[in-house]
Amino acid sequence: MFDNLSVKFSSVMKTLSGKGKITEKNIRDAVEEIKLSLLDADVNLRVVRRFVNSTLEEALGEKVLLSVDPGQQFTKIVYDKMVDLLGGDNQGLRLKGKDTTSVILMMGLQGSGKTTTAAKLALKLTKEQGRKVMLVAADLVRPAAVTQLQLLGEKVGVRVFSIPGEKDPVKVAREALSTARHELYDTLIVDTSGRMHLDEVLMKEIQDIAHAVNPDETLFVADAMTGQNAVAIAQEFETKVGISGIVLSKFDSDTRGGAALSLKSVVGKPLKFIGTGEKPEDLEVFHPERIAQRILGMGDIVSLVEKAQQVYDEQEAEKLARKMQKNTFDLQDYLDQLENMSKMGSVDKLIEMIPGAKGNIKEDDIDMKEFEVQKAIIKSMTKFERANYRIIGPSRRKRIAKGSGTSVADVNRLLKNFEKQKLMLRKVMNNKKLQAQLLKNFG
Ligand SMILES: Nc1nc2c(ncn2[C@@H]2O[C@H](COP(=O)(O)OP(=O)(O)OP(=O)(O)O)[C@@H](O)[C@H]2O)c(=O)[nH]1
Ligand SMILES: [Mg+2]
Repeated sequence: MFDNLSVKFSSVMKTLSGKGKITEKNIRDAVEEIKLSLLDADVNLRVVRRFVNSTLEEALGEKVLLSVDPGQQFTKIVYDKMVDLLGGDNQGLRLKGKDTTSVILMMGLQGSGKTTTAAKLALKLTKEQGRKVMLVAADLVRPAAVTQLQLLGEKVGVRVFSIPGEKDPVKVAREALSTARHELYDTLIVDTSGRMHLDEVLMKEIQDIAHAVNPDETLFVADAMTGQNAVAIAQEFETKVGISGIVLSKFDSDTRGGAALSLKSVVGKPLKFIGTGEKPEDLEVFHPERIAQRILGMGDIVSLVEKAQQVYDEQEAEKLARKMQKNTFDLQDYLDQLENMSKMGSVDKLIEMIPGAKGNIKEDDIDMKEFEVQKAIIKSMTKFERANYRIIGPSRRKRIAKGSGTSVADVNRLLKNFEKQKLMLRKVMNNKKLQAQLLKNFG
């Protein structure tokens, strides 16, 4: 998502950056380019107009034209407007304390991703906040809906409440809530059937469900692929039922992204989460700043570091930092790093988060196979060799190559690379400024 937009924005920003002086015409041209890219990305016309006008107004002020680095100043303005457009600070879910039962109601069109998102949320709240969650199967329209939720519940280890044979979802929701209260569940997530905003009977039904459980959060799940349509429909749900937040599912899909950029502005309700895949873990908190950075080609370092943190446990990271400082980083540490790298996931998702990398690094440039070869080689070394790479002479290299199914040339290359890394590390560690920056990046 946002691929095209990001490429275009980056190129507009590039033409302005580095210029010692920019003229009013430069700014007008740049804003015109931005306008076209937004329209091209299927962003709502009214939203584009508002965005463009306010950007222009601010950018034409003296602050930009007379500043030392006008390009950078302009980028900052566009960035701030983009963050605003996407919704400012994300407040997260507003749930009550764990001593009572909070209710999250899912709603949206058919196939938008409600059931999947319900399970993803259940996993997130259980794992990250230690909440005791119960899922409720209140979609009684689609025949397989209850089974689908039960399977998902099993997968994420969360209990699913259902009443076999019951036809009335309002009753299921109400009973679920009283069971949850009785059995001290602190969170209830109610999955409902897909419905069209034009279907009066079903819209009445969701109103009744909402009335019965009095939700703390009413989440509208919108499919990113539906584009502008999603925006109009979200607004209908907001008027008829009331929503507290939006989840944009299928963010990983190859769409232009206009819906994401228009939703907050038009509906006036915050985007709270994005679905980034089909698996239960693929739900991310929506961070306007990070998405704006991604669109402007500034990369998304924070997400990258967070991802890395999820993989490294803190102790391990500390140990590694100490080793780097003392320069006792050895081949075993290198192997651990390679393993972590594989755990961090697909290379293209990572590239997207590195500033300036998009368009400059292609997935093919980073060779996962090479990692595998390197791992195999180190695994064929003895513990002693891993800790003392200098002792690995010709005969050991031959043995290691044989053991790992590689060639002596491969082993040579790995050792050379490793030596280079060690040298580089030493340089970094001797450079106070670089060190400070590294520490800052990793909190
Ligand atoms: N790639 C991707 N697929 C998703 C995402 N969220 C949901 N899906 C897929 O979209 C399809 C529909 O998801 P459901 O969760 O069943 O949608 P629903 O809104 O509950 O559908 P109904 O109950 O029939 O209205 C499934 O195949 C999901 O795997 C996402 O974030 N990314
Ligand atoms: Mg469903």
